[in-house]
Amino acid sequence: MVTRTIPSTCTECTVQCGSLIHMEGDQLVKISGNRSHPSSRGAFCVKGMNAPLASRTNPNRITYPMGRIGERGQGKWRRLSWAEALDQIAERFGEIKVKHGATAIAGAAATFNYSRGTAVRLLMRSLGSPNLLINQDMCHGARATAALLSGFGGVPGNELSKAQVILVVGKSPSESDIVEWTNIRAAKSNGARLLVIDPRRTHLARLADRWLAVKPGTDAALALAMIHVILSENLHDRKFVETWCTGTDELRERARNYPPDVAARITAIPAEEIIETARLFASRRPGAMLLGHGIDAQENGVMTAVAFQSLIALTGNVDRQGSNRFVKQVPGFRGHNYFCNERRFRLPAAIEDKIIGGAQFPLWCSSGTYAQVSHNPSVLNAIRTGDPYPVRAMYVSGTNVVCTYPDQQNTIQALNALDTLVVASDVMTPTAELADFFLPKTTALEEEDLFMGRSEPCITIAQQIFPPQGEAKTDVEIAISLRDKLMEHGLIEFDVFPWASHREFNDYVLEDTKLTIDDLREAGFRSIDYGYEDYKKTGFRTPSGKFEFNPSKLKSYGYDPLPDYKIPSFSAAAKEFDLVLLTGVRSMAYHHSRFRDHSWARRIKNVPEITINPSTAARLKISKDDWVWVETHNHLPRALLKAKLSDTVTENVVATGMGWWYPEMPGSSHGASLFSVGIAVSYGPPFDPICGSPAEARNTACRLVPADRADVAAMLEGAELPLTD
Ligand SMILES: Nc1nc2c(c(=O)[nH]1)N[C@H]1C(S)=C(S)[C@@H](COP(=O)(O)OP(=O)(O)OC[C@H]3O[C@@H](n4cnc5c(=O)[nH]c(N)nc54)[C@H](O)[C@@H]3O)O[C@H]1N2
Ligand SMILES: Nc1nc2c(c(=O)[nH]1)N[C@H]1C(S)=C(S)[C@@H](COP(=O)(O)OP(=O)(O)OC[C@H]3O[C@@H](n4cnc5c(=O)[nH]c(N)nc54)[C@H](O)[C@@H]3O)O[C@H]1N2
Ligand code: SF4
Ligand SMILES: [Mo]
Repeated sequence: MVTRTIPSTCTECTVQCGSLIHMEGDQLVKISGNRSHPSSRGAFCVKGMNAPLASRTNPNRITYPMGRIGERGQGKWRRLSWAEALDQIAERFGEIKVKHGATAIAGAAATFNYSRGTAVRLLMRSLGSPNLLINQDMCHGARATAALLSGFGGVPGNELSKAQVILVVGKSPSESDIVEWTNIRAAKSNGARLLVIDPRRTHLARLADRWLAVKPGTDAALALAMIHVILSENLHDRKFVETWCTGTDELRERARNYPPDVAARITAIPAEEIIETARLFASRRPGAMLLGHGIDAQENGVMTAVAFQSLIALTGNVDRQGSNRFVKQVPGFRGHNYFCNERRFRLPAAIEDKIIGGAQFPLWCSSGTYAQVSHNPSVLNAIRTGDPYPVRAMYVSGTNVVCTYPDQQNTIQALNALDTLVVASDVMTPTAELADFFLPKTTALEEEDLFMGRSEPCITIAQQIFPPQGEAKTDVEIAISLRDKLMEHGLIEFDVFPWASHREFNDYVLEDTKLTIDDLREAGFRSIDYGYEDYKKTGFRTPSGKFEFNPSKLKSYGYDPLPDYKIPSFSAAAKEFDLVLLTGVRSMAYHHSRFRDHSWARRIKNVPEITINPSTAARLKISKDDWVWVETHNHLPRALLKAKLSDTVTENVVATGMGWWYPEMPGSSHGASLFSVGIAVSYGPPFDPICGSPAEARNTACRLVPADRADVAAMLEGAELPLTD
């Protein structure tokens, strides 16, 4: 019988749904969605219901520090006390700092979001290192950079449900965002028109009034053609554009290069479809737009996003009811951006300027940019070559880079080339296998964290339900312990991580909001009042104070300031690589490489699939459930995936997920070097010239080669996955 219900926030993915934790005494009975939560309004998914408890009680969980005793990756460890581990790490970091300087120590976190990202960033800054690797080069980075340049990249949040037309580009919320998915369905039943641009016929595409099966990597031409139609037919919101936008004439000129018939040849979308889609998006109000992953991590990702953001501005769908919103700040709330940018937590400019990648990608790495982080592939290169300077140690927390960075062999080589690798995790991932020190981390139900609501302005709390298992600590606590020990060793140079406990950090996050943790614990969140058309009070965050169709900041850095189409580099692949590989298709059961040893998740999906059009499969003599090698034109090792035949992809496209590994499989990669598609895709170059994203990590040219059944049977040894379903 449930005796207590605790309102909290799910932290198993970036959607951050409001949750209810139902307890019987001190036992967790179940987790469900919180209907009164303003952001998610009851939406919830199978991960949120199962993963928190399964992670806490995972039999594979490691809850004490360990030090490596064998060769890297040999799996031989010695249990250490925290004091021993911290002492040894401080000693190693000290040697490296004395020999190469603090910049030779880098941090890696999944995002700069949450307390986790801030803890790793500020720990590095305390040592005097500006080098931090996060995953946003593959994830939202291009879109966010574009928004900083043009002045607006707001998302609709729950306004989606009120929109009359919704354009979704490269996003599949039925798998990736349960709140957006719920809102879109609500809008549809209220009569909204849904327009979807995606090479795959996703669930969303099936719901759409128009599905545009764009040729991968060509979205910029499509957006420019839509801009051309809207401007030449005078369908734009003239009042908004004249008052609030700059560069309209220049944009009109650029878009003239992409009349629908030209764009049709580039994108494989008939001209008539392009025209009708543009008309529909411009003629119904309010309109909302969702830009997703599908346009990130491309060679032209930032300018593709600028082009679509221009469509939002042209139609005046800016911070109005039912359209894309300005970010509504909760006054006084100190989120990750605050810790990233606030002077008190920054390093002297001379040190910040040393960030790896800053010279090549100033709009990604330097101060004033979206995330102020290093350029990941350049750091991996610096580890191997010492160019531009040596990087000899890494502290990796909350990210499984061997499974999730492209070009897995390169990542493994770089990690193996380090003098010291410290990995904080809850389980022995393929990344942790290569560590010198393993530090045990708490899981969701053992952490208290604070965030801004994702879909509705509010502060929302993830409550700590249980004490940490064993000796596990939160990221903030690990950073505090490391800081204290490094301080004893005289290694802390900058006082940018001043807290004595995780609770003290959380109190600091709230200090200026006039709220306390206790205020939030009762309901699990605190809403704020907000209005629309904020730009009338604040203007846009650009030098002109307006939305810039031709961002002046780009001009000042020597870039072409107007969006343009660039032929994807993989189009030049040798002709035997005649298929376009899409990676990163989400599965409801997994968050990237996580939950791979949770039985609830493995029951939902147990094999790494590749979706192939039936006629392509017939041409290649591939049958359903055959195992196939995926070989990209980038000359990297191949990945082994299982054929799923479906006409949800066109004949020249194949699509797969990412991040597969089987914890029960032997070897340090636990199968990731076979099944994780990251083994086969490149981490660049080429890069997006503005944000440094790898051009061919998500999509590239490939071919499929049927695998020998007997070979596959041998390779699957140890994996609890069947040869056939
Ligand atoms: N269940 C689950 N949910 C997740 C995650 C997870 O791992 N599991 N991860 C979370 C994270 S970190 C992220 S970043 C988000 C990502 O989530 P979203 O931004 O919603 O993106 P995806 O769902 O990956 O969908 C990307 C779509 O882009 C399409 N696409 C590929 N190439 C192109 C192209 O060239 N042009 C266009 N127009 N489309 C293209 C693909 O077919 C795919 O349908 O999901 C989050 N939610
Ligand atoms: N080829 C290809 N590669 C991709 C992508 C793609 O589409 N295609 N997508 C990219 C994207 S969008 C992203 S975001 C990255 C994801 O890359 P990662 O962030 O590396 O992915 P995860 O597997 O979610 O997280 C890995 C580890 O983080 C730790 N961790 C995660 N959450 C928690 C937590 O709540 N508490 C604690 N204590 N630890 C935690 C665990 O140790 C876990 O094993 O991958 C990117 N890689
Ligand atoms: S979508 Fe699922 S995993 Fe993500 S926050 Fe919501 S319930 Fe949690
Ligand atoms: Mo992501």
